[in-house]
Amino acid sequence: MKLYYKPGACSMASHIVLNELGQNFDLEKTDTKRGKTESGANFREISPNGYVPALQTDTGEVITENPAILQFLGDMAPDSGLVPANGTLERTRLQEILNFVSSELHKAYSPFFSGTKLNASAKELAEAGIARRVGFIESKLSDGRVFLLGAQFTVADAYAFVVLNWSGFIEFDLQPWPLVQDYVERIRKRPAVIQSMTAEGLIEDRKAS
Ligand SMILES: N[C@@H](CCC(=O)N[C@@H](CS)C(=O)NCC(=O)O)C(=O)O
Repeated sequence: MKLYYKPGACSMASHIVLNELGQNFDLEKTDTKRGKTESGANFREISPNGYVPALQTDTGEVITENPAILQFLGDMAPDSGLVPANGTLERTRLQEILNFVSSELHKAYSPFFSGTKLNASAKELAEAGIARRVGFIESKLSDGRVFLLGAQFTVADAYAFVVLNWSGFIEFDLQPWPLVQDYVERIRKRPAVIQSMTAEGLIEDRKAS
């Protein structure tokens, strides 16, 4: 199995889940701007929309789109708790929150990564959009739940963590949402998260020093 990724991008959610599962997998860094992978392959021939993540299975199938890849990975280990069983209301709840993370939260951060510097009013508008979605997560966590669906860490938490972690890169202060801040810091400490962030060069490899 191979994950095509870009350091720190949304593909890190799948990377985290692969590490949560203790799966053997290959990683291939991708330059989405040039449409080339690290080994020189034409990335558009692998992933027609040209964006990460793309997961190549051992049978050569390529799966794209975060919610699809994350559920595919979780279903590989039904006992892991990373996804609730198919056909249950809990699974629908997972899909509900994955769609929220994908189409609302993730896309609210997108203006900051468009490659064009935002002017003051565009920045204000984009920040208001992020604030609304982060506020929704704060309200979810307000009943004392540890993760988005309750006590169990799921693939949706891996994805939400990766997106919320971009706040630091764009200097969006999460302080008004203390439950979200704690949630992000709780997930940051997971061994699979540390392993993935280290492999993607986002944090220093402690073993190397
Ligand atoms: N709908 C896609 C969006 C994926 C996406 O936005 N990927 C970004 C990184 S977070 C990307 O590769 N952008 C580079 C580009 O579009 O050229 C999904 O959920 O997988």
